[in-house]
Amino acid sequence: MTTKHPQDTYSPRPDDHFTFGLWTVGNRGRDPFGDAVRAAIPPTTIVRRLAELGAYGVNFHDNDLIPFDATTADRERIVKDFKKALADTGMKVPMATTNLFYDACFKEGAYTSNDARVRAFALQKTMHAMDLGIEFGAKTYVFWGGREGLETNACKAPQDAIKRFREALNFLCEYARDNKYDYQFALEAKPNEPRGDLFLPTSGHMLAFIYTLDHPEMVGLNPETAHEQMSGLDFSHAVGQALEAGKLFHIDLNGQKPSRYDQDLRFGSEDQKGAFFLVKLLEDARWPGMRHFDSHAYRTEDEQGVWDFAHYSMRTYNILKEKVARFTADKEIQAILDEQRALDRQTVVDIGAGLRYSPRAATQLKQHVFDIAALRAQGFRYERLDQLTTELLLGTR
Ligand code: DIG
Ligand code: MN
Ligand code: MN
Repeated sequence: MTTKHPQDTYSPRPDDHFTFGLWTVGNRGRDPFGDAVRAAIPPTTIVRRLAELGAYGVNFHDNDLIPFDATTADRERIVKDFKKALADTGMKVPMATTNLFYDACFKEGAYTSNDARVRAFALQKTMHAMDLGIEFGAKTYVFWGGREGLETNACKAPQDAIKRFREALNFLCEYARDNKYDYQFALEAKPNEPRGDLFLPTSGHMLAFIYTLDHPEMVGLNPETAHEQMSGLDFSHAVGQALEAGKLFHIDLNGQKPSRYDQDLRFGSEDQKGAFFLVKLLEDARWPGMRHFDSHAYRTEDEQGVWDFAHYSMRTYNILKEKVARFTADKEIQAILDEQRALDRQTVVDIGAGLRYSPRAATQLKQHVFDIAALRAQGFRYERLDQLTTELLLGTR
């Protein structure tokens, strides 16, 4: 049974720049305790159905499109058919990535494996996958080190894993430069799963790691909602730090219940307040990147449920975007924020604009007498601010 979605202000449109990985709507519902519940959906069908729903593009791991054991002839046919589906629909491929986690050969990692042959094969596979992404115009290349971890610390020192990961990325940055691929590399962190522990488990770890690379300017982040929340962290803070550092090159949006495995739930289906503040952060910053969903439908769903999942992922983003506009226009909310802005703009000590050091500034600051009692007495009205925000989200404002 096909769900009829009303056309309204929340209906997704291509210029909303919503994208999905082929593996998301193509997820067949397998889990560690159950077999697939849905048939595979061909990539060309995914392109056509997502286009009908108003998406802008699709992304892929190499093997989402070209099977691991495909022949050259297979590859040529698949690429030709996929290009036709993209041309017919106007759908784009903004991002590509490599599957370095599914095949058994990666069971001990890929770039960080103790087996030098696996490390070399992972580099070869990535170069071929980068070539494939370029064929479809991808501008962002994501690295999720799904198996870059361990179960026992006896097997390797963490420094060795970090060094190997750095060597691989430095090599691949040079490969991109040598071939004039204008890729931006986006590193994606995850704290655990499918290994016992993963190296570089949060966006913060990844950000520090980027500055140790030979070409840090080529490399940024692809933070994912569920992955930061699995560490008990606020996702919008990770995204805010990436933005502030000029390193938000891509984003994986989804939903997650606290302290659970990586659920990759529909965006906005959990923690609506967190989703609101994430959308607010991206929209206030006018971030131009793709709104990419790395998530999948519940295992309970048939194929129609998958397309419902895709539609609602985009619809919820647009609903929250409208809530952000209401927050900005809300006079009572803005009145409290105006009080904060006034507190922020006070001239405390006459040391010129911004906190720039000078011997005079240090002297002035050291001599200044603060009214500590007044500082202690200052109230911020955040209970009211948060209640007004909550009521806006609950629809009573
Ligand atoms: C998991 O969250 C990872 C893989 O799905 C993929 O490598 C990456 C792409 O966004 N996210
Ligand atoms: Mn995930
Ligand atoms: Mn992801």
